[in-house]
Amino acid sequence: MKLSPLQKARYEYTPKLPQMLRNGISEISVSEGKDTKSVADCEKIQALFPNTYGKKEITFQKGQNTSEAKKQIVGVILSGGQAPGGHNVICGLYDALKSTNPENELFGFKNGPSGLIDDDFIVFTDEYIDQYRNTGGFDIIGSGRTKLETNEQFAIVAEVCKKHGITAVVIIGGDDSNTNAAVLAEYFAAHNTGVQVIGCPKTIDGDLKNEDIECSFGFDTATKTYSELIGNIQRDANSAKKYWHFIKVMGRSASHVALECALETQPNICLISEEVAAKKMSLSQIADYIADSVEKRSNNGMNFGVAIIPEGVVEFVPEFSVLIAEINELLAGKKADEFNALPSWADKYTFIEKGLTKESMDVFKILPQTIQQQLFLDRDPHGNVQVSLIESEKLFSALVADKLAERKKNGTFNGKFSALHHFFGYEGRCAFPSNFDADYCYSLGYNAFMLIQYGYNGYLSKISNLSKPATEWVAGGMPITKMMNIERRHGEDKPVIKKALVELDGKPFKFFEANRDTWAVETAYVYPGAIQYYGPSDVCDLTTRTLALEKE
Ligand code: FBP
Repeated sequence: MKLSPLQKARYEYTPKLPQMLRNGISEISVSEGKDTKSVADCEKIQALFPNTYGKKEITFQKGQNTSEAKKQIVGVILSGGQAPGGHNVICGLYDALKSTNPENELFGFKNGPSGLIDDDFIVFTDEYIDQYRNTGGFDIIGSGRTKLETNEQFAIVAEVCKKHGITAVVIIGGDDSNTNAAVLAEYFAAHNTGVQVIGCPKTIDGDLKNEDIECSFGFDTATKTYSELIGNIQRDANSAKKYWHFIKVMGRSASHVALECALETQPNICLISEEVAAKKMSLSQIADYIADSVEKRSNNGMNFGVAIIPEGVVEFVPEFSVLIAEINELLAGKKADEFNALPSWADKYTFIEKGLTKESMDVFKILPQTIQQQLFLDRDPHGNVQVSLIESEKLFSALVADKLAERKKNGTFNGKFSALHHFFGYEGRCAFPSNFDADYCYSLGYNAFMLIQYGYNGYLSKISNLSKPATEWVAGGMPITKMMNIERRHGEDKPVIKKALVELDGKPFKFFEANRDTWAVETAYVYPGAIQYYGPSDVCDLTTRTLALEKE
């Protein structure tokens, strides 16, 4: 394999551990804190997790290691979308496991949770692991989105673990995967398998966080990568002075990524889906809001700008959600065949007009035709609209163009509006992890092994105090059940880890809110530049603005 100079250099990087994990395995002791209870629905969660509920929060500290000296065979999986630093979680886990006992073994189950079911794995060696240190991607073992959630699957996993003598499974994933980790942990405990389960908080979306988990890994690197690109585009916009750039950024439903990028780069516009929902904004109101910025800037001679659009925003627009629900209903079952058999788009349009309510038809009518067609043609296997495929950056620029055309007629807008579109998502998910993510992930993995070694089950590896230098980070673990509540999912009450949306009364949003009107009119762009891996700490070890503001 040909290596880039940076890849070679990153192999040599030594990730920073929290002080309490730095003294060598023999000097890591455990301190148990208080019993825990779930954030809501305590009785229901306790009833569902009789063996793993209410356990104590724990912190590691310097002291005599008193853990049991048994041979450990650990299985690890990567679950869901890629996030920078996943390789380092595995490296940290491997290093802790081997330093504790060279006879210990680490199995990497391939391609996500399905690897555990299919018994498809590799056994890690120094040589293999060393090729992945401090690198981005999940290609070390691959990832997948199969959900591990049924008793039949758990029974197969238990058999696989028994066959290989596996003592613990580490699940590196987001809120759903860690919810399933908690259910698996309960299953193992209830069936006296003796196998432990530990989770690690991953997702670039940043929506797995709560009072215990300060941030999920990958968010730091992904947002820095997008912010670099947005900053570059802003500089181009400010140089050429002729385009408005509409930039969609990943993040599925929560807007943490968009908000962080806005805090980093100070664009003219950034939509926050959670605010759109709270204010029940319509597509037309959003378009007017953006058009106001275009108009004001144009009046000041600036026919250029940058707008950040969070990936999931359309689902937060109430009238759009109703439209989607009606379309799903309109094409349910056999009706889809009838629709598909219609020869032309004009025939299809008549069918749609007859089937939608007047309110939804009013929304449908204002959409650009490409989006209208997308809603009806690109369906998921259940026949539902694939909201994630909607090109919302194009949708909003088209709606803004319509608004400006109206304003031109009324004589209120005399400028130019020329839009370009971008979508940043996959560009950031496998970037070389920033020093923060490289350190955080290695610590999460190392710490996960300490939790295993001390016999904990159903815990999330927890590294906190993250806005401080790594030496001051605190390592420990929290029962996953503490983060759970009951939510309605697919028509059923389910115990789940609460997804963290952007809090409109939180400090990061408040800061944005206090400044955005200025940014909308002035050119207050910030150019963060590329992630720096070597150089002064205040350039290389920066955390996100979100984390810094939250911990202020
Ligand atoms: P996870 O929640 O699994 O970390 O994935 C997040 C994400 O990157 C979203 O931002 C995005 O909407 C989605 O994955 C894309 O998924 P896919 O990789 O399947 O295209």
